[in-house]
Amino acid sequence: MKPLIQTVTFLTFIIFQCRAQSDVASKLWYKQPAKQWEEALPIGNGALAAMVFGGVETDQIQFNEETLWTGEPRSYAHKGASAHLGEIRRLLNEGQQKEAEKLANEQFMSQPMRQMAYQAFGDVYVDFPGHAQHSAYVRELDLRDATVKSSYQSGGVRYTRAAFASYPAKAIYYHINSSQKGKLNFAVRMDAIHASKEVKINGNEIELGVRVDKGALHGIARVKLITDGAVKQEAGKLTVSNATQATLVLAAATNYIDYKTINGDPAQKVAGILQQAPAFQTAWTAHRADYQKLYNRFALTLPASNASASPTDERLSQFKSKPDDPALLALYVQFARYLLIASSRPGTHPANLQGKWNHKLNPSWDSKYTVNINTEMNYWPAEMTNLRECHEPLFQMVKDVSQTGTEVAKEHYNAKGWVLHHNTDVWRGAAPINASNHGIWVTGGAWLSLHLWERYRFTEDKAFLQNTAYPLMKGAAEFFLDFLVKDPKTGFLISSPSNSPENGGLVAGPTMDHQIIRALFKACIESADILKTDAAFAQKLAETSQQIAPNRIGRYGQLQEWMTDIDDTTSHHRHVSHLWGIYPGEEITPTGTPELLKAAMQSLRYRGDDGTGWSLAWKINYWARFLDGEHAYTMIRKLFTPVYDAGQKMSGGGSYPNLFDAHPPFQIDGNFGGAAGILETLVQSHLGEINLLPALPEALPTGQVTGLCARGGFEMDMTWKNGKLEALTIHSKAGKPCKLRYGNKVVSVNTTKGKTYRFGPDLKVLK
Ligand code: FUC
Repeated sequence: MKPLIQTVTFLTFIIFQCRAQSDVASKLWYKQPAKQWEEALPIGNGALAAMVFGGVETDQIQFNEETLWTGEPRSYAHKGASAHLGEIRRLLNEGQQKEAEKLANEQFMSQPMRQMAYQAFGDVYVDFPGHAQHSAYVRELDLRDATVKSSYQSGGVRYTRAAFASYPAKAIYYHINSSQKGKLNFAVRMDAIHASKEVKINGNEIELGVRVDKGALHGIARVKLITDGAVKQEAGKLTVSNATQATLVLAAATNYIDYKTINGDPAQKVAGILQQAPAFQTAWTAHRADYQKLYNRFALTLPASNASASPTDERLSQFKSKPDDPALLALYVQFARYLLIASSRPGTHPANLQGKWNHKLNPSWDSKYTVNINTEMNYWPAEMTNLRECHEPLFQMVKDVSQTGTEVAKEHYNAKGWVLHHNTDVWRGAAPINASNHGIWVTGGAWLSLHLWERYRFTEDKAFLQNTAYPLMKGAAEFFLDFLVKDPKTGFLISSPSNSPENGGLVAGPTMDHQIIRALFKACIESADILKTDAAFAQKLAETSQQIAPNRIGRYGQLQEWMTDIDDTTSHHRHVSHLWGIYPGEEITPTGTPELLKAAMQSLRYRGDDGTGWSLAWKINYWARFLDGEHAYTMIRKLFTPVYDAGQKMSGGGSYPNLFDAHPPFQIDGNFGGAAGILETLVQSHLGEINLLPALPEALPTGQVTGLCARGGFEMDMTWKNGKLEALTIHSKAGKPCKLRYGNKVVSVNTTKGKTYRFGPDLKVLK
């Protein structure tokens, strides 16, 4: 080899090695196109979402616009339902559960009984005739620039495509490039699975119009083609010949404005977006700048191994038998952050059961908002991983349901305040849906309100507490002051009727409700104190809280799920609702309530280690809060189980080749909850102190995290090595005192707003 060639080869090798090191935690990549939807790679700007398949002869971009749902504005409240509340309660008190459920099904449920479904919008297909023969194919999603790329060689030409969804441009871009001049020949077409659809070609634009089957919404999507080649209109498609590059810009909109208003003009909106759409390079630069503002705030580095260099689907398969790829956990956490940025941005709706990615008209659970666990899970990593803006769409939804839920509180319970049951949709339904045995669950609004409290705890933003959080939390609490009822058997105040999410039917007094209500009351009491307001109301909450049925330990040493000691120790039910007080709640703790903690662990052991995706993710968080890193890691391994392993479809939870969480089918909550759980093993900040490496699994002896947020208004960087803390930096955003815990060592530091503090391995402040 000549010296120059040797040097170049060596440099290329070095560059590849360096790149590979950083790639392992920030790139999903594959050696083949996606064969099915769960292999395609997601992009999104909050409002628009797409799955890019990376096909060679035909590429498919399946896309969504977040407001295309079935249904129309309506109240779901059941007028006069409250007349039956007393009788339902009486039946439950007398042990007549079936009769209570029957009466509730007939007289107490949402009208209509079901909520509406999120809809696929359409597909863009790009055909590359003659490319069947190809080589050197590679496909990737780079989390650092939020771009999906695919490239391959065909007929001596290298073809490269890049797709991204831009938040500033409100559009999806798809760019194609050929390495040789004039060698790009392709066709673009659009289609949809809706029965009512229309495709029109107008100049260099294709328009797809769709109308939902059941409901009042319709949408327009338009692709604008910009190319240096020759463009021809053919039946239903645009054909491009002899181009070197081309850009497709996709915009979509519906007539939905908000949950009460649907007189939007999608054609006008789409035309406006396309008119202002910048050219590809300009749009890409702006997209990266916008995205990286959020993404780059946080990093997690965990060691790579040989296995880490493999394509993502192979990494997943290898992890199952030989989990020596810690960097895969870092990739999983960053992928969750990517998904949150792509599905939940200010001004958009919150991430639903599938984020915003849905290719069906009848998706599982309508791809709506199930709030008895799933929607909350989506936002578990938001504050901690420094993505507070992405939390905002959830707050807007809470505002909406506090309005619709005020009517439901009145009509169903004759109560003040507002209530949300176990689901909501784009119309912000708040009444109990589906069936009384799981639909009548009253603490959805209370749990969601606590997300606003968490925002305050992470940021110490008093204006937010005063103007946004507290009024919503207060309304949620007011409902329970009216709703809680005395249990004739014990004399405690209980939540009735309700259920322990999806387990055991309609009951009086599920443990989870009481934990959530106590947490809500506590948050309101503290808020009133901080804001120097509502002293009498706070006093009332404190008194009421004392009277709510406490957690109890049952005959098997378990934490009771209900008022009566009827837990089935053989049940492996996916919900473990009565442990809410451990995570995301915090009333059961290792030092504060050791007996209850022991009982909770016993309950979790009875439930077993298997589960659907989100259930596995929740269990990671539980074991982390139990300070058992090894068990948390066992659960992480389960969550990382490939769903398609050697072509074998599995029945439990796990991960698809594109790292989407499997319920199955795909449900995004496990991605978010799993990421939160991994971080919960590294840092916990819920007990008035920052606990460092509280549940570090042995498999993660070395690592670094930067930009992680902790309650109290702190942002921190931490390095650990050989299982021990090495360095810590704390930035104080609010000037609150900072209490640190590392094992048995506790250190308290007074901080100044805006100042950064460095600590050594012994927690001594470094100058
Ligand atoms: C809850 C869970 C189900 C599913 C659904 C969307 O009701 O019990 O498993 O995740 O939400």
